[in-house]
Amino acid sequence: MADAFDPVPADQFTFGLWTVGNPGADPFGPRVRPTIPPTEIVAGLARAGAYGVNLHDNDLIPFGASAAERDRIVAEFKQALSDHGLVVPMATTNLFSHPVFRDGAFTSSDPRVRAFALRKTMAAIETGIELGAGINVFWGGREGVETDAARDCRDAIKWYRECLDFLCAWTKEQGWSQRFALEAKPNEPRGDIYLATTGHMLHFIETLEHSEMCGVNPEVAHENMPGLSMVHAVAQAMEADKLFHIDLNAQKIGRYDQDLRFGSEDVKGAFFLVRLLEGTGAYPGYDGPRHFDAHAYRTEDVAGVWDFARGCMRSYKILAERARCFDADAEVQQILADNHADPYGVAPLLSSYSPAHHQAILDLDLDPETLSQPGRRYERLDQLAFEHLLGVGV
Ligand code: GCO
Ligand code: MN
Ligand code: MN
Repeated sequence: MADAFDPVPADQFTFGLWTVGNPGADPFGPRVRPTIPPTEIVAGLARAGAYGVNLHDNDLIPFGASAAERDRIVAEFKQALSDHGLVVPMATTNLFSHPVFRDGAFTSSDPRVRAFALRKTMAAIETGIELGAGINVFWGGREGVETDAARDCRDAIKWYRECLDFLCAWTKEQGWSQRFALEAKPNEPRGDIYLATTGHMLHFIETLEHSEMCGVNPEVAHENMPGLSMVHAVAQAMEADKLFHIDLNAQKIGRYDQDLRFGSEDVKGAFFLVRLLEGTGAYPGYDGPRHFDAHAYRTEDVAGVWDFARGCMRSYKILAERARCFDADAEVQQILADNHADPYGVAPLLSSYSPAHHQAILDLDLDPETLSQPGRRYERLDQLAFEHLLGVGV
């Protein structure tokens, strides 16, 4: 039965072809589900209430397809998109499956492999543009090592930068206004992947020639695998105006990359993430597509895949609703206001250096004993978050 949490295109939910299309193979066993043709995925996502579909070049066009075959596949896919009213906001390049990339793509020690990776990426960007994608994600799955004897990490970073600078310059020369979103991951499939976290990426971006074109694509699972906070990674990206795209899913800390249904683990983390994206707290939210990079449990058949997809979207909307209630709660607002209060007008003195500010700070009556006294009431605040999250007293 339909309710307020049923997704509609205005929610801007997107899925990758590779997510709902995941056939359930893992390193220990083969696929358990049939291939769903891309045009059927489009139809299924439209039925489920999604807004768009994203893809790697090879999710749609097989590696090595002839130009004629490619054109036919792309035309058929475009037809399905227009038949079902779905858009393609993001396109990406598979630089990890083919054995040519077994020691990296943009960071391969072999310049011919790097050239091949560039060529493949340019073709993928062109396909994306043909499908209307304004964002290109770069996930360097094979950009790493098992042994640091292989190369100096500084060379890898330099080659990565050269490739991105090349692609930015080429894209600009074509007159396209693309946005590149770089996705970090600490490991898997490589022992160590370069630029392991969103924080690493944010710094790397500032070293690029066209840094204004580049932002990040943080993923819940990738920040949580090493036990980092996705909320802090996303907030830092938002503060820097660099949240260009997002990969929503769920993950238990310390495991392999699980790519679970959004909200299915660390519900409180998901709650604070959605609160951030929806902007129900302190700052404006994120206005880009809400993309799910997750897949159904291997236990599921195709019907279970659609349960999974609907679950991701409904959980997001339920969390958004809970976040709105939390931020509208007078007690929550009071605790936050009390903690942020500035009755002595101190904050402006800290906002910039000047000799007058310096002197005013020295003149302040700041007694550490007095300042240590008030409890912050975060126990109560967090309990309120928990109760709103579970719908108690609503
Ligand atoms: C992974 C990654 C990928 C990327 C995708 C888009 O760990 O496998 O998250 O799913 O997001 O390749 O570039
Ligand atoms: Mn992942
Ligand atoms: Mn991802």
